[in-house]
Amino acid sequence: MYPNLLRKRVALTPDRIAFEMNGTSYSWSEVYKEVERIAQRLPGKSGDRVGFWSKNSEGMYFYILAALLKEFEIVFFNDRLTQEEFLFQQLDSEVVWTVTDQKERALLEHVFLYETILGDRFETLAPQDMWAANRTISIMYTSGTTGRPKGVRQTLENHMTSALGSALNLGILPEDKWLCVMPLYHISGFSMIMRSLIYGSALELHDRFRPESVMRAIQTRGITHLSVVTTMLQQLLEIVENEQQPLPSTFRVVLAGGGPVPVPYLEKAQLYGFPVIQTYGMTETSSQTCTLGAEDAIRKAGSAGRPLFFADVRIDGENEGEIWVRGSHVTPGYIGMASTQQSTTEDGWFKTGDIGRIDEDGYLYILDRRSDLIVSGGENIYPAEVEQALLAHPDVLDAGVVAMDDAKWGQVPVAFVQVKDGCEPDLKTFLSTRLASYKQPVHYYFVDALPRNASNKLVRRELKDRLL
Ligand code: S0N
Ligand code: AMP
Ligand code: MG
Ligand code: MG
Ligand code: MG
Repeated sequence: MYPNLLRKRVALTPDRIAFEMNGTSYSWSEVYKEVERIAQRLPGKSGDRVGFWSKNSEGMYFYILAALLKEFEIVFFNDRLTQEEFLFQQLDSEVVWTVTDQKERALLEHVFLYETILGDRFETLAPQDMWAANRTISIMYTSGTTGRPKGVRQTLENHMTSALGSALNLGILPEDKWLCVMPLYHISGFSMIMRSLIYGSALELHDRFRPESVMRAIQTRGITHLSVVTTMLQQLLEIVENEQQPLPSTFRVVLAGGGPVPVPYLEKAQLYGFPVIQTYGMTETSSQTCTLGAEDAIRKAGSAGRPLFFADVRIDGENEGEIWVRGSHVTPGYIGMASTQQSTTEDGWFKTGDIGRIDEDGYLYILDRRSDLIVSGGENIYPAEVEQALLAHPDVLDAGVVAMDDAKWGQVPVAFVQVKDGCEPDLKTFLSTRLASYKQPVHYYFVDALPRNASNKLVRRELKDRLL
């Protein structure tokens, strides 16, 4: 069992700053008051699954905490999903309602704007003092090798282990203030809400990533911690380089991860005193599994660090191989359709699909991506999902999708397509309603046939070689 995080937090540090957005800040007791007001009016009972399909906002923050207080299981939908993609995840997750910040979305069944879901109902709350460790706190969809996104269950124990492991690595100070520019619908963002509740540290939330706003917050508002993906780091370093202004010494940690973090960026960060450390984590591990210690940032540049206190990592192979992870931060499994799929766990180890090696001092290096995974600006794309969307077009006979290197996003998807003789389908328009825009191929190559091996499996390696 663990304490009711909200009630414990407000009891311990009612007057400390909890939350800040758009220039307004709230103490923990102010946060709790607003959360209570919302929770008293939210429909549903303990254990219900409810959805969030929204960009970061003040409303999103408070409704998330209210949903936690009501003991709902929160299902996070990526704000960039098309309606079609959302409908699949809505069905798969069995959410009773979803809140959104967009009017057009609220036309869908069981989808409501933040304000309208409250209505004029009122219910006296009876919050528990203790919460079960295995209670599902959140569910996040992650792309799957089969082409269908999978809902990952994240329990209270998962989040608690993750937050405590991070704190034991980075340390906690009373003046800590995390800046969240990551989407709350990803674990990179949501884990910051959990850390804030557990540590009692302040959280400044931005509705989206604007590099200039991030730099201003760092320079003027006492930010101590920040999380970024590589494309964000790249844009921030450009400003740091141009401005040549010293950074406040209280600015301690920039966690960089969610995809490869090229060493030249780490070196540039070092040069300008931008305190970046690489981390390796995923949705299935409720964020960080390994993180480099600040004292190792130079000596072990390029490494994602050592496993956090509660995490165990091994390599399935002699020297390099698949990264296996175990510990109380690892998901108990998937929900919905994916719950019946072949297990990704062996002897208690979660098989990540990523390839790495561990050096003689125990530091992890990520060498390669999960089988076919494409990571574009921190968003994951499985080729199978894009290929299936293409194959749904009546003129498409075969399709293969691979990653192409990209200066801004790291990687972007490109498609090789075999179409019926004489057809010239407009695939861009066709996919626009079917796939989030970051999943849509940036180039289409029309080919006579796709390379397939004897067992008819697509040889993506060969397609990749054609891009060179
Ligand atoms: C990089 C971001 C901010 C870019 O979004 P931006 O600039 O706001 O774009 P928009 O104005 O919304 O759209 C403009 C056009 O750009 C396209 N687009 C947007 N994003 C992408 C993208 N990623 N790839 C390709 N195209 C993109 C839009 O579609 C639009 O195009 P058009 O005009 O054609 O419609 C944004 O992408 C972003 O926020 N990325 C980060 C997402 C993220 O958080 N990923 C991490 C997920 N992984 C995890 O959570 C596990 C790891 C983890 O937890 C972690 C990671 C890092 C640090 C710490 C941790 C930790 O463990 O704590
Ligand atoms: P997600 O499923 O969105 O949580 O993304 C997790 C995936 O991002 C991991 O399985 C890796 O493939 C990739 N990833 C995360 N951190 C790193 C890192 N430091 N270096 C390389 N890839 C990473
Ligand atoms: Mg509706
Ligand atoms: Mg994923
Ligand atoms: Mg942009």
